[in-house]
Amino acid sequence: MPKMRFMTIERHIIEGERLHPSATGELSRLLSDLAIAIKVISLEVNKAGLVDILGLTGDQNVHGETVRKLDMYAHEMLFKAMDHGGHLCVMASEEEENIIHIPHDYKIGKYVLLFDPLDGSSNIDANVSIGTIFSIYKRITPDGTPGTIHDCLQPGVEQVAAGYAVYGSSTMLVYTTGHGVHGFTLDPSIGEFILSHENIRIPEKGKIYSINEGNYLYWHPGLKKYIKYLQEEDKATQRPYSSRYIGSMVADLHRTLLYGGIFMYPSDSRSPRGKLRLMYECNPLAFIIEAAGGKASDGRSRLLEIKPNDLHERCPIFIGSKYDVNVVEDFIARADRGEI
Ligand code: P6P
Repeated sequence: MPKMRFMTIERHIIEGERLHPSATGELSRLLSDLAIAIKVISLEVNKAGLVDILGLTGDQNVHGETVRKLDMYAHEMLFKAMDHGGHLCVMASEEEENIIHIPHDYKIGKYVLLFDPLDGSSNIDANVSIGTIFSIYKRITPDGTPGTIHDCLQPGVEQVAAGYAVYGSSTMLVYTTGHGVHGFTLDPSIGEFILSHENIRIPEKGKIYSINEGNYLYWHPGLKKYIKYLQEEDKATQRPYSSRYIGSMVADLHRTLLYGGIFMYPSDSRSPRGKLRLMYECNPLAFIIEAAGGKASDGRSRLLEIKPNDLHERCPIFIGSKYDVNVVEDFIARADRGEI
């Protein structure tokens, strides 16, 4: 087992500049600022049981979903940490209907940040792992001007960086700039993210599937047949698979990244575009999984090539080991053709 270098995330980000000849250091500083914000959010998440910030604010977010105090705390922490760094021209958050402009007295940068400040928040009171997800693009409108919705609504394949934090038994930060996927574990004794998972590669094939089977009745017929296929016995393809579903996307995705297999949140007859959000949930996690050698699909085509129309649009997602995503796509395609 190679001895793991004592590498902080800040040093790793700066060293990563070598991979980008045109690097100016601006993206590095952006990512470092994000890491600081995530450390502070982790502090609050980990003591939520002690401090009265559990439970509901009584408010609702832009989607009519009841907002928990930690959601808003995480949203405000990210905004305050990122609005004055001079790296961004615009931001967008799950908690805000519209794009978030950079305050007029701050320098405008060339990057765009979209984020889900606290995904899985319905699990907060049950102490289930939750997470923060972020997605970074380069702006496409002229430098120096305020960013616009057009800077935000780019296909996921245009991302320059993406990452997530998972607040679990430990806090981990996983990110990629397209050159490998790297995981850092927060050492609370020194307040630093230390490299713990260098160049993560997702297994080519897994034996775990992750989906909310309570929605079985409403699924596409091809998906129904796929799940039954996974439950049959066949040693050659390691079936039956195990079923694991945490109900917190970042936690389910993190397990899939490390162990392999497939996570699915499909569309169904009640939700024609599924539940999860394209711009700040599906795209960044798809960027990470592809950088780790996996695959991400909307069930029929590459998820990262979807052309977004709305900041908060939803998207069906089938993501994980390449072999497993290919098999579910085949079941859906054969059902579409009436073959099964
Ligand atoms: P369901 C959490 O509320 C979330 O947004 C994701 O983190 C998670 O994957 C999904 O919803 C769970 O949804 O319908 O299975 O409860």
